[in-house]
Amino acid sequence: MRLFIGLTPPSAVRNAIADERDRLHVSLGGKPTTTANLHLTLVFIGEATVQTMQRLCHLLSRIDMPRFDIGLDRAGDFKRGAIVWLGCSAVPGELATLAETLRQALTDAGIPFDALAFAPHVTLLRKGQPVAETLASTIHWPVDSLVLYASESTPDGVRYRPLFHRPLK
Ligand code: 2AM
Repeated sequence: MRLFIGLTPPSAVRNAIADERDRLHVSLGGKPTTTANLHLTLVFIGEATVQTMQRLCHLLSRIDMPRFDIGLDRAGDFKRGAIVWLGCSAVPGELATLAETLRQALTDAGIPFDALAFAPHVTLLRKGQPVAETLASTIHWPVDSLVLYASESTPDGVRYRPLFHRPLK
């Protein structure tokens, strides 16, 4: 299975992100992320065995971090529009610390992951146009849990299935 650890927006936040996705889709084109799949990746692990999945659940259950808020306030892109995303103009310290804590825990456990620099974003569109804009209003996202996801291919496209939730304090 293909695994990653991420954040799931609460439904009101998910709907606000979906509204921005729909607005940007009109001007930028591309293939929209389905509303159910909207998320923020903290660490991408990739192909893993059931045993590694179980170790990840155990590892997550021992992560002891506080809740925090993310303010999504800008739209941008990677690779000239290949990925169009929402992100934050200033990454909250707690978010960076959380990603770093997870990476350190995985390193200590000997579980390999994609070590690319952490660039927190919610993917809205793929194969769109470049964009750089500040949102008219910031989307406030209260983060209260971590999620271990499986990325699965289905006849209807990719689906990110939550496997395990770890509440924050
Ligand atoms: P993306 O949204 O920018 O494509 C599941 O694939 C999630 O993990 C996606 O959010 C994807 O980011 C992210 N991810 C991070 N590193 C990845 C990698 N090396 N391969 C595939 N997905 C990756």
